[in-house]
Amino acid sequence: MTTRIVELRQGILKKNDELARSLRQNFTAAGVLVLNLVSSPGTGKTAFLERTLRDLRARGSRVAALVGDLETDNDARRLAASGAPVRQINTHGICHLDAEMIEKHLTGWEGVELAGLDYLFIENVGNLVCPSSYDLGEKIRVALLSVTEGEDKPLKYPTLFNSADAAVITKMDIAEACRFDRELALRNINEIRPGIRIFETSSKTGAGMEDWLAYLEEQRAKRSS
Ligand SMILES: Nc1nc2c(ncn2[C@@H]2O[C@H](COP(=O)(O)OP(=O)(O)OP(=O)(O)O)[C@@H](O)[C@H]2O)c(=O)[nH]1
Ligand SMILES: [Mg+2]
Repeated sequence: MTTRIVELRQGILKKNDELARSLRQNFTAAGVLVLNLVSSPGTGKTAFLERTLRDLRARGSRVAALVGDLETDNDARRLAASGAPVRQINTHGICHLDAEMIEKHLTGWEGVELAGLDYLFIENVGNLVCPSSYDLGEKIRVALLSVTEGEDKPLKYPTLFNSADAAVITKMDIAEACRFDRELALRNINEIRPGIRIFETSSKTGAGMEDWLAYLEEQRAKRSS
């Protein structure tokens, strides 16, 4: 029985990886930089994306976002206030997005052509475990950790941090009140993913956003050079 479950799971992941590979090829051909944002529920993914979308648009970039949640379109409505095209994906009980959901929601997205975008952001379902195993065809996986979650999370949930290309520490405006141990958090992230780019941000004050936006522009420039 256990063997069959493992085989079934491997089969699902293999199918996902194949589709993700073909999505990645399409994204590259269209010249759009795709990022997948992953964290616990409530880390501040939507708040961080609200600012990112608004700031990038103000700089003249063409951006769009897909956002995953089990239920509600709350996050899509928040993100759409930036003026960017946004599409909500409701997974109805599934704890992560997969490549098939991405493909399905890119199809027939009125007014959105991949080739007409500079950046596509995907906010994953709030979960530190399941999304780590599902490639969505993204170029950059971003792991977020807030100052309220505990500095040990990268050590306890290594799969996400290990597979991430960048890490974002959120809610730095309340770090002091939470007695957040910055050095320890940085050390723990680096232990799991040595040398990873880490951004320390606050979506309330805008701290750290300049560095983050510069990173995004640098990554895009890399793609087109
Ligand atoms: N102080 C402070 N609060 C923040 C910050 N970013 C987000 N929050 C608050 O944290 C809560 C959760 O933020 P969201 O942006 O909804 O978090 P999320 O990761 O998108 O949550 P899910 O989509 O449910 O996984 C909200 O009450 C936000 O106002 C921040 O930088 N500083
Ligand atoms: Mg959210």
